[in-house]
Amino acid sequence: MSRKILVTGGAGFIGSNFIHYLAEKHPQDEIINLDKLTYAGNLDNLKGIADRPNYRFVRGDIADLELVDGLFQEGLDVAVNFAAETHVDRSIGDPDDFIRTDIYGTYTLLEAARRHGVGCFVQISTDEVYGSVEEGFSNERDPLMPRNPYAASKAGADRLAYSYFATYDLPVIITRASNNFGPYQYPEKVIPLFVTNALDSIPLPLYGDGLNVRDWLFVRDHCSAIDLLISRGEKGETYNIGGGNLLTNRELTARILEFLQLPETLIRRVRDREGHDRRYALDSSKLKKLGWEPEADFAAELETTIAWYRDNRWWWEKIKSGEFKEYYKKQYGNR
Ligand code: NAD
Ligand code: TDX
Repeated sequence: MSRKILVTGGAGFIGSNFIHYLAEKHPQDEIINLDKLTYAGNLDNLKGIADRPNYRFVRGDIADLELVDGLFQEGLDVAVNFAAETHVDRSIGDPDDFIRTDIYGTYTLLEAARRHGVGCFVQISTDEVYGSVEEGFSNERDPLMPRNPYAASKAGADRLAYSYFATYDLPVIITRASNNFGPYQYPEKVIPLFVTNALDSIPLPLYGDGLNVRDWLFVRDHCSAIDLLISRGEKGETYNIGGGNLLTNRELTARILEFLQLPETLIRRVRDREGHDRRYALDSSKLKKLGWEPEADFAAELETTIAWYRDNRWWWEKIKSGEFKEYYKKQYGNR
């Protein structure tokens, strides 16, 4: 059966991986990719997709109601909202776009969905909405305690999406994934930043004591979870998607350097992120009950990911010599 699927933010890291995943698993699906192409959006992420007859790219803003309304009016089976401002450090410097895109943009999509109907609306949320979890594992009923403007804007969108289920019976599913890694991740995020810096012998700016813990999820496993939830998830429910690979940033950095056979002297300890969440950890048993398991072997996929950046300089050199340069100077210049 062919479905008509709107993917927002499909030129970003996870959205583009999801489109590749759909093209492979469900080649008959019709995909509309709505993306504003902010600094993080990159059509290079969609090589091999653009020429598909059942793929359409629309450059535009999820907060543009007229545009979004027109897309939902076409009649959609599924909408998956990845579009967001996503980098915590940028949200600390300037939260404005986070409020506009992550909250208001989600509202706009939900409104258009309410007017025209949709088979399933997936709101991509994040583990950051739980805040810092010093011990144990967050489950979907835990309180939301977001601690930075990015996390707070995502928490707003997360609960707004739920309110459209509770109030208007819109068929919404909310997902909260842990830290993703894989190809096509903008090099402001820690893994691609550290790998590409290391490859160019630029120091790796490790925040604070480097003992903050993240739960790493291979992006393809995130995609398979979303795919499963579209067909088997219960509407109105929220699902954690955790990789189950908890690592301190120090351990992660050591693995990157070890794989590249580079010395730990490349690590530079720098001033900590403001309000830096100490630890995220997800209990994903609710999703696992539906039959999902992460397939990736963490050590192996971390290596394939590092190797991907090593072998695809064409992809990240362009980025690092553009907008990124100014950002890097501002962000790391006086740390
Ligand atoms: P990304 O920053 O790589 O991509 C975001 C995409 O959204 C870009 O293509 C950008 O151009 C687009 N976009 C931004 N504002 C827009 C707007 N107003 N209208 C239309 N498009 C717009 O982000 P990512 O890491 O791929 O994250 C995707 C989603 O997954 C986000 O909602 C994020 O909160 C969530 N998430 C990410 C992670 C992670 O580890 N990266 C973990 C959990 C959840
Ligand atoms: O230069 C750095 N040095 C450093 O030590 C950067 C960029 C990060 N870090 C640390 C901070 C975090 O403890 O690495 C860890 C990971 O940082 P990020 O890659 O910025 O990710 P994080 O802040 O954990 O948020 C990510 O996961 C949840 C995504 O960016 C979010 O979009 C997602 O919702």
